[in-house]
Amino acid sequence: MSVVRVLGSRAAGKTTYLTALASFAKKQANFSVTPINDEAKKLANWAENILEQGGRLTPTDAEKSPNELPSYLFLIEGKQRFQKQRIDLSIRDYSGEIFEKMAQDSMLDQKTQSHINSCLNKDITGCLIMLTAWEKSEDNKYRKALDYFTRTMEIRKRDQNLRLALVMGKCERGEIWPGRIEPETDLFDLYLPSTKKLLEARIPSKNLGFFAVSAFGVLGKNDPRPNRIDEYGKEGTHAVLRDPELWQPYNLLAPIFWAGRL
Ligand SMILES: Nc1nc2c(ncn2[C@@H]2O[C@H](COP(=O)(O)OP(=O)(O)O)[C@@H](O)[C@H]2O)c(=O)[nH]1
Ligand SMILES: [Mg+2]
Repeated sequence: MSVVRVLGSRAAGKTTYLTALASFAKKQANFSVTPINDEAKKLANWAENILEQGGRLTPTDAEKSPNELPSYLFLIEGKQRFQKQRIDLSIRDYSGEIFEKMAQDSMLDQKTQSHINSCLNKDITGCLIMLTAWEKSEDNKYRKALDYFTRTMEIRKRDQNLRLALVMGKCERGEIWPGRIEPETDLFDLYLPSTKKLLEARIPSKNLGFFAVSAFGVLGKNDPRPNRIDEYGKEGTHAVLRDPELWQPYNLLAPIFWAGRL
């Protein structure tokens, strides 16, 4: 079983990513993603709601203890670069609050610390760190959070043997869509240099991966406009698919296959 954890800043798109993954099978001929447990099935059923009507899953509850958070079980099968692949995946996403707290200077409360520790248990294969912004101030924030996280990795003796996939989400956005092809240089070196430097200093390069994903994607091969519109509702803006018929999320599986490889 590959056990993967998803961390990242608030509203980075973590839950939407998992939702898109859960219902991905319907849209891709060469891959199947089968929800195994009830939690995963629920997520798959939510997909339409979230992607087409912009409903939001309630944000992951930071008050819950790690064991109370749902783990989604999926069987993913398919071909990647002409090779058959199969992954039994257990994946869980954490509240963005945890990531935000790691970026602050104050001491972490015990609950937050126990969440972080639970991402570093021996059975965890890899972590996806989902990020969304590219401003200088965010680079600082991300660096701080990951400074804390990688120091905890070291304390818990996972700094040499846990894969970290740095994932830039919402990559259908026009400013960064061209950078998706080589995210390491064209997104992370360019926009988040101090975050990247820190990680390179702490984590062996074989355990460090850089990815760009989008739960929404663009309208077509020859039409790079985002397949997304922002709707304004009671709870602020949220993104929904512009044309559900053309839904083609980008690169959802690559970070999972990489971080979950046994
Ligand atoms: N543009 C864009 N927006 C997205 C994408 N994925 C999620 N979002 C939006 O980002 C907001 C936060 O998403 P959510 O999954 O709840 O974030 P979480 O807090 O990290 O779990 C919502 O308004 C989503 O519609 C994406 O791939 N592209
Ligand atoms: Mg969430």
